[in-house]
Amino acid sequence: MKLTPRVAKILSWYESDNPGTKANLARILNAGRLGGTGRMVILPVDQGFEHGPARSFAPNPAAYDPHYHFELAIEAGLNAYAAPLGSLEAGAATFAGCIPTILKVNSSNSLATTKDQAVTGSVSDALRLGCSAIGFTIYPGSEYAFDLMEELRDMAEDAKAAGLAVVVWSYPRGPNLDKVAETALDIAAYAAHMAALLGAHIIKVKPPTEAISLDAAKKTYASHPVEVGDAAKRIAHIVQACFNGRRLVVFSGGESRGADSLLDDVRAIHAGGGNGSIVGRNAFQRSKPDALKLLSDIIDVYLSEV
Ligand code: FBP
Repeated sequence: MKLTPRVAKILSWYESDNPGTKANLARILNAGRLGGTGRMVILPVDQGFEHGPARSFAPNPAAYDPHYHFELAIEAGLNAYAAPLGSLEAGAATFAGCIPTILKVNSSNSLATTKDQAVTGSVSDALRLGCSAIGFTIYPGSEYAFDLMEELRDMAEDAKAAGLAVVVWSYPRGPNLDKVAETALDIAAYAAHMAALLGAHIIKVKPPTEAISLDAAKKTYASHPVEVGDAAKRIAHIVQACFNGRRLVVFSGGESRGADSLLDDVRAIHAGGGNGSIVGRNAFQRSKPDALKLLSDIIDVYLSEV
């Protein structure tokens, strides 16, 4: 397959990567209905770990079956499916080669008392399962942030040497961050930037709010304001923080909510130059026909003219 000019341009931004990693990034960028556009929609299903099985799957019991998520991602024409080891193993043979996969190699859970993640998969697992990338969560702001960053540093080095891409979920959390701070614009930009500095190929953050939270940053944002009331401008600021667009950045969907509200976010991501969405609960907690309709509407937004 010939690369589109857009995908070739994106790959040129990853100047140090070997052909294996570039081929895996291209696999993700070329898959599904958004293939070749530089935009992506990814299905992440690690909520069973993060929130527990019933909170995740009771709204749509078909989603207890790991095969369901592969099928949903494939039928919706998504770019990739991201999940922890056990879920990818459970569909590995049936779906080999059907859709790019991202092995989520660390996980937290709601029974834990610390803002930390356990390493639950390896680069060799990702290679064995035919994955295109590893996915790793860091919690900037947590007491364990430095440990998580050092674990990521080791795993990213191995993943890149093996020709895999690295996707970093960068979620600010910890004792100094209240709920407002976790998604404040300045802190979301800071978290995205640290993921870029840690060598992520694809960065995943939550859509930022209007808040500016870090006292040390308020003066700078006052003298160099971002139009915080405009959601697309907030996204554009996150893109700036991702090496001025030289690193791919996607935004999460959050808890299940109405399609209109989610599509408003998607329109802002598209207009602000973000690279796409990583939508879990809003997809798999709906019935399959409703999820396919919503994912199709999201993709249509990313296919539209900005
Ligand atoms: P959602 O679209 O369901 O929000 O999924 C994105 C995600 O990052 C998951 O990968 C992860 O399990 C979850 O969000 C974490 O959610 P929370 O912020 O509630 O811990």
